[in-house]
Amino acid sequence: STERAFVSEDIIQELQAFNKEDEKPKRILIIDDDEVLLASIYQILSLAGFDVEVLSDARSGLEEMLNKQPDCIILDVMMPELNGFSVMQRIRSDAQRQFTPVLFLTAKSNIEDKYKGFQLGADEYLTKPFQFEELMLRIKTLISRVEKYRSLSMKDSLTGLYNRRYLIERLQELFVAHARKPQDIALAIMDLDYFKWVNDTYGHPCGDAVLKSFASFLQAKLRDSDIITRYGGEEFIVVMPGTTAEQARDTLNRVREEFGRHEIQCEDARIFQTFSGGIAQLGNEGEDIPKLIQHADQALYLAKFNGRNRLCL
Ligand code: GH3
Ligand code: MG
Ligand code: MG
Ligand code: MG
Repeated sequence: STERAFVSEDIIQELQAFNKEDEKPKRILIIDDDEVLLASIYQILSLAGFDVEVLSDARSGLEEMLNKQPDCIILDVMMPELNGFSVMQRIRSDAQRQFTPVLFLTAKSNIEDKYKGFQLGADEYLTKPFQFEELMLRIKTLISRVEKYRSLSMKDSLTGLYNRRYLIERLQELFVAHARKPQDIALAIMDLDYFKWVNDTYGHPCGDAVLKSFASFLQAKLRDSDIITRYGGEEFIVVMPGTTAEQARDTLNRVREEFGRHEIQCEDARIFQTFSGGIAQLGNEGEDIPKLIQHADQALYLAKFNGRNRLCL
């Protein structure tokens, strides 16, 4: 093959910067039976800062490699034991890996094979011989795009807060970590008081302004480690790792008092908004996510029932 082991310094630097954008570099899995090619791809992608995993025999170790959650998979077609199309099918059969970028890298250049690759869900189809520059630039584009969509799908467009999907993902991670090493984790549900009245009185755009103002207030007053989310219409959930329910209540009571004095301007109106909240603590109450949220919701009901503008455990 005529692959060049030399890659332009600019492109290497661009990819190194790309891999430093987050705490962890992007992880690439390469599945190919050609050990010589594997070695050179490994070398160059590692140089570009990627975290590279190689697999020369897809029969063994495929599941283990997929479980390491690669950000992109480079896949050969012709392999003696298990061909790349079967591996492709296996990858896409997992709902979790629907959006993992997969790039075929193969000597099979006829249109029937390309067609088959794309039908099975490939994102790219490069033929050997290829240029390392092109391979790396395509990987970068594929990973960036998935990351962009992923972050969009986790955020609420009105307030810019994370949404319910993000909350559930983070809670799952926290539950797993908690099982290994227990820590206090408080969860609070907050619901704006008589918010329907705000909409009816000042109009929906002013209701939106109140929601945005509340979101910014929470972001300004809570810790970076707190997970602040818009759970639904005018309901917000905050998860506070390393915090007991009592500590969360104290913190949120300060937020509640300050926010109650905070004037929100909208058109000619000056609006004051209160909220109620219910707080639960992982471990004490609720061994799973729905139970934990349910406990906080019951406490919220109590806060509403007892007159609103208050927090209950
Ligand atoms: P309570 O104190 O019992 O919570 O009373 P409430 O009026 O806040 O409760 P209710 O659930 O009756 O009303 C919630 C309102 O929130 C109704 C809905 O139209 C409004 N809402 C939900 N999402 C949005 C939004 O994105 N923008 C605006 N402006 N209003 C919203
Ligand atoms: Mg091969
Ligand atoms: Mg509500
Ligand atoms: Mg409400």
